[in-house]
Amino acid sequence: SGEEHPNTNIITLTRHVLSQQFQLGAQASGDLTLLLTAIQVTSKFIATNVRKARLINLIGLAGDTNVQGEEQKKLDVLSNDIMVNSLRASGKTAVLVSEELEEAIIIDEKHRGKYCVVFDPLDGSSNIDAGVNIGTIFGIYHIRPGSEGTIQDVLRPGSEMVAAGYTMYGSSANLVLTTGQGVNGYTLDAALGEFILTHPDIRIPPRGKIYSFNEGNAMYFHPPVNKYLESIKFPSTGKSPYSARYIGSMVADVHRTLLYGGIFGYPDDKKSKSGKLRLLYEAFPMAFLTEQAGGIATTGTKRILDIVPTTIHERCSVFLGSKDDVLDLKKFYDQES
Ligand code: AHM
Ligand code: MG
Repeated sequence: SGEEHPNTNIITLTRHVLSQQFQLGAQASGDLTLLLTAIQVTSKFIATNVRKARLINLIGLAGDTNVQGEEQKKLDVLSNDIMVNSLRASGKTAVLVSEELEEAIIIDEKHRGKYCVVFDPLDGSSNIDAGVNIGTIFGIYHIRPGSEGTIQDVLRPGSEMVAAGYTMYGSSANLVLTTGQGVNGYTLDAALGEFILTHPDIRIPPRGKIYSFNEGNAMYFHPPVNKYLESIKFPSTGKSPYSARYIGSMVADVHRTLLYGGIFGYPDDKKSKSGKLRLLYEAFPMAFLTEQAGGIATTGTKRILDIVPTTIHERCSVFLGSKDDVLDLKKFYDQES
């Protein structure tokens, strides 16, 4: 007929998560779905503010430094406030950990729920002024049985997270989520104000041809990392060398890695003894997504999701991506020991 009809059966994120929760049967109370609704709202709100940042003068410094001693951008502060307010008001949270706040927030009894959310409200902030993609990263734990919400509820291995994801603010806002049943990607339809399922069941290709490291740090890298990089830049005859892609925004670099394959790395090195990326709200959520998409996430010697955190802002070495690529890197670590 040639006539275009609108799709009358769009799958929104809420509909999709609800249907997944239904499949879990009686255990699912709908609370996680409601919590994810609150997170979606914050992502829409942050996306709107990122978009108009230039116009309303939000770019630049807020005049304060955060826990890691970095200067906070106005947009970081704003995004943090949006998330804390929304998550508390949802009534579904007990403990919140934000990259921007030194202490964990223990939610007051009146608003207290069963989930703990760890998040980096606006990651990749050094890219804001250049208009490069940035994102929000989050991980969700269920409080331990009998707990009323303490810091111990989030000092647990990443393998105990019940959901994790990120929203990337780019040419569109993309929310990528796992609730432990694979990985799905949703794109914000600005007119509808809804995240629509656009990337069902994301699977990382078993091997890629892209590497994503801040190679400017190579002089500090440990030998296994430099030997691995050498091996993909100067492969044995007949093979092509890998392409380099490094945005410097973890969300964007991981997003590309999930879709195209390859390896992303931010190793610990001679200068940064534990690396740069934060375990709770950067490494864990991305490792969870990577594994759920069929990839591997390791420190080089250890599965990231097995690490037991001792403090909320600790850092860890990160390599993640296509199975075969990460295994290749691991071989160089195995040779060391
Ligand atoms: P941030 O939380 O201060 O924004 O830092 C985290 C970011 C990640 O998004 C990215 O992977 C990494 O820092 C880039 O670091 P570098 O500039 O050292 O390459
Ligand atoms: Mg960050």
